[in-house]
Amino acid sequence: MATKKLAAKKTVAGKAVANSGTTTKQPILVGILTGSPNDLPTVVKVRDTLTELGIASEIVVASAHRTPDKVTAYIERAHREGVQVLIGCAGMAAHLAGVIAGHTRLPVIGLPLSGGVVSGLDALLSTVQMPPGVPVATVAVDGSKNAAMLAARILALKYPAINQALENAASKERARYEQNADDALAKLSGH
Ligand code: C2R
Repeated sequence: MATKKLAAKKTVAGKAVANSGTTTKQPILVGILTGSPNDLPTVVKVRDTLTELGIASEIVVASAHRTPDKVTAYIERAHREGVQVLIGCAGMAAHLAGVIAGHTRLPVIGLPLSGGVVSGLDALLSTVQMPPGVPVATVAVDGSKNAAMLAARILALKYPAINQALENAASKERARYEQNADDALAKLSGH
């Protein structure tokens, strides 16, 4: 069965450093695997944040439990095609990121997802409690944005354009935060 994937559009990084600002097809730098199509509303936010930073990514629905061969086939393809960071997203008994980390030397980020009877605590512990030597850099439950930002920070070590995109995003975020603080304080004092 063909691997279902959603490629991000309008990306400008990667080789992209050279043709920043274009919509030319760029190499995929981040592979985002998720355990179920039901995870996609949360997982798509990872891709959206990467796209905002000009980083090409793709989403693949594959499960270490349900479709283990598809997971390993994707990792092999990712190695061949030069993907540089992998993100494993899963809820409940979330073994996906750990299994990915067992099959690659690429950095692996784990995104535990909420749902189930304990609201993501199960997924958090399953993702973060890896045996020594097989690291998964685990972000918060449903922490889609930070999963993307961490991938970007890893890539920024190699790609100056991504480093710049992160700098720009941080200044924008600071300005937004300061404006919100000013607005809230003004409201409090009745101005
Ligand atoms: P369904 O909604 O498809 O029943 O899946 C998925 O990520 C999802 O959050 C329920 C939950 O099971 C998770 N799942 C895993 C893995 N594969 C699917 N934890 C895995 O390989 O770790």
